[in-house]
Amino acid sequence: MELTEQQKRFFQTFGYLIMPGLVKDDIDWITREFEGVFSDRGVVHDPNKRTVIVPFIDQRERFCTLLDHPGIHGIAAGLLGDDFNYLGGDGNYYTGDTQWHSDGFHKVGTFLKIALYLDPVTRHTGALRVLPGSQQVYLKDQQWGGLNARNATELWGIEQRDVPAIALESQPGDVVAFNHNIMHASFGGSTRRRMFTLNLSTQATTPEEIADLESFIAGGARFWKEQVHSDIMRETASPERLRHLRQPMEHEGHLPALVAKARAEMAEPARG
Ligand SMILES: O=C(O)CCC(=O)C(=O)O
Repeated sequence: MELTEQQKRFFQTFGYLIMPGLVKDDIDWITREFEGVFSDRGVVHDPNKRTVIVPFIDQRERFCTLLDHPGIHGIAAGLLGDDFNYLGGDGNYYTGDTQWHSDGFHKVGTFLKIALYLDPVTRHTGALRVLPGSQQVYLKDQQWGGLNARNATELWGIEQRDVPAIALESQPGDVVAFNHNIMHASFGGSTRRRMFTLNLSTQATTPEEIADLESFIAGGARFWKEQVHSDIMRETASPERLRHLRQPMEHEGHLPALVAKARAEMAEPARG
């Protein structure tokens, strides 16, 4: 699957892309793998708090092949280049609202999240909402107020759920992709919202990009993981998949020390 030039331009401009039905032929096995990761570990979701496993598709051999899926690979290669990096991802049972935030903010390179919601989600039942265009670096440099949407009540006298935004409503089999910098949130979802993600980035080349990649990888220490990917992901990789694992593998050497520190300071791994 190849993205059109218009789809790439749309992503560059607005910071997200929705691909209806992209994996609809595969949604049954994808859903089984999702459930399997939690049941393999005996994890039972507590509806009072988010349950998260990191890295996620990495946990089962078949699930790892999602990275090789022509649709998923096509989005990643189309938006990030053929030599994109795979940086893990999370699998979640979300509970309730997610406040406005961005997933960090990168001034160099492009970091992409591909998300699959396994239940139908609408604007008012937990669909991802985004502020289109809010990923643009110049908005950060100019301290655009929308980047503080979490303070909607104080700033604008409205609830966070009333911040003007696009809702990326989706059905199982649809795929949502968004720039990590984009402001996003979700409102009105159930206490058992099934969703998982893949994190990806452009291949880092400049010293600034490499430092930024290492800093992103360091962020994984809060999940108490000493590697970006699982051994299964690496050991079952084709040469093409390995191409997307290599650079993160070469830049994860700082993780074990950071994980040791996190274990000493945190009662349990982070939940998000
Ligand atoms: O679906 C949600 O509640 C939020 C998802 C999100 O914030 C994320 O994946 O970064």
